[in-house]
Amino acid sequence: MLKKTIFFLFLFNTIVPVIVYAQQMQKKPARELFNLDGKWEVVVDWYDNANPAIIKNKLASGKNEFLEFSFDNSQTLSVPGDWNSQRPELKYYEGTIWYKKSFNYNRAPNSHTLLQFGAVSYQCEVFLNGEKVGSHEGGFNSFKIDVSEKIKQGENLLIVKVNNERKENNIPARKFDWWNYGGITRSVNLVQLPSKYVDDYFIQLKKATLNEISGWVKVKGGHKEKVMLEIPAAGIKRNIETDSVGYASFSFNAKLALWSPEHPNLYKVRLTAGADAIEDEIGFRSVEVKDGEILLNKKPVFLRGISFHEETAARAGRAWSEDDSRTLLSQAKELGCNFVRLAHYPQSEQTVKLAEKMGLMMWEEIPVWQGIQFTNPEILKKAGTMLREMIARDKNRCGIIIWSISNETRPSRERNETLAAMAADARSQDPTRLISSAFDHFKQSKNEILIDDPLSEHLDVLAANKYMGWYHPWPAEPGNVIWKSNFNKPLIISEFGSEALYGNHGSKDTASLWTEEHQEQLYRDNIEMFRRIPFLRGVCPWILTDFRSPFRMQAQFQEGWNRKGLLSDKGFKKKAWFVTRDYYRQLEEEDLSRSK
Ligand code: GCB
Repeated sequence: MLKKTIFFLFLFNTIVPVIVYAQQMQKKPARELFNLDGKWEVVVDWYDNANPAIIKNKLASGKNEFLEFSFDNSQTLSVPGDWNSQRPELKYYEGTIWYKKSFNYNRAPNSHTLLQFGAVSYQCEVFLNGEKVGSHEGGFNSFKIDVSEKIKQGENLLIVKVNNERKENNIPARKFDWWNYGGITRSVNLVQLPSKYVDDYFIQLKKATLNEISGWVKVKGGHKEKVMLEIPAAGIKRNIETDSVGYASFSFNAKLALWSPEHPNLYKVRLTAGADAIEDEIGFRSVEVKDGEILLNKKPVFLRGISFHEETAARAGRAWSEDDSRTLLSQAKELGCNFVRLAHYPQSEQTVKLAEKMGLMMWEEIPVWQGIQFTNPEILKKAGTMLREMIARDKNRCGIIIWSISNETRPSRERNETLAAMAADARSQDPTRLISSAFDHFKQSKNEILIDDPLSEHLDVLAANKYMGWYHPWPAEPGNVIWKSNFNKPLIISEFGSEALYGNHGSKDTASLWTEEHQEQLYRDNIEMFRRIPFLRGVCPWILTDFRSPFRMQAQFQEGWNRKGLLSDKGFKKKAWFVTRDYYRQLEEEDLSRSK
């Protein structure tokens, strides 16, 4: 009997609370999501000539009226999705397309509604029920518009004008080495929230600690609000009170199973404020740079990386689905990577979330890519906004260890000052991660390559895009090339590589033959050089898969594809893939035996 009682007491004290807790965690979300993906009606506005009445979806009336631009009987495009790959005549289209979606909405009393776009490429204006509610520039960041005042109970009309013309004062500017996909390329959602809601939060380990959670929360529409922060699996339940504008910071000790590529532990985290509750999965890890090492959870780590664009072999366009993300990340894992460079722009939120679940560290960057006019204040403002938007979206993703602020920009006073200010701003937005920027300007004399870019002072990790044996002839035997740096900071080779057409075999000595053997040899040579760079802490070949690019119009081998992929445009492995995999296996073994 006593045994039975003890058993029931045990049951009541342990399992029952766990069940109650689990039920609390699973209760119906306070937020309602209405997904607007699917077919949208479109009007292709080749010469930007549409009648302004298009935003009201005006229909012709009477006997004499007719409309040349209207959604009446119009064609459709899928959202999410680029337009270039959906209709043959839009393959190279750069201009305006009007999108229309009608939907029924059930609006709860006293609720707020946010309209969220995952990404629209490149810029857009948004009209709800005939009135402009917002606009956005930049093809890769998510944005939200508060439409509480304009959304109606019942039938609503949403129209989005999207334009993807390349311009000198865009970011990226007029020329870039990837396809200029246009359209509503990621999901669109409406989120219904209570009148007071958790607007944003930042929950990570405090820099250089392994057991101190620190962060902040913002409650919209509230002042002196009570917020509950729960991390059940870590036994955490804390009450936090905001100040008069709804903001509170916090910091407390916690015993946590840390996130790492080998153990990608994530915790369910719940924030509750009044009627609102939001759940996330958050991992905890520390990343810092010390004595030339990159330290993950206080231990030196070598980044075995790969870069990819948001394109897969299976989809003839910009990747957007969960399957697409999984394909890219699984290919990186198969290569032996513990790190990916999301080139050259913030990729979808689902890619970032999946990467950290799969144990991949990430470098995320904004498309400040070559040719940016650093003398133009308008452009600099845009770059600053893009950086903030990127950090705002992914600041709680522990897999991201590096924010990169630019790629291959030429040193000049204006560029140095701007990027230094952006690095400082990134640090103020997020003091926990490392800041980098990919360089392609070095001092070279005979067989010596010197890193002397003055921006280095402002970065945590230095990154070099260096195409030895492809764009730059070898100044000496690969084993005799010497890298030096004016800065005691870790270096990542953030790009190297060469082009090869899959299945094209022959000489390993002649670049213009585009052979797999030439690419294979170039990888071997570069790896030999890497082994002799004393401050090298990561390698990131360019690139996982061949990708579409109007830069690459060589008729015989390229045909509109950048052929630097380790995988072909159909996903087949080139010889250099195996060289890289073997190199990464060796590095992993060396890492393992060091940590024993
Ligand atoms: C680079 C760029 C990258 C290009 C690559 C290439 O340096 O950063 O965007 O695609 O070279 O293939 O030339």
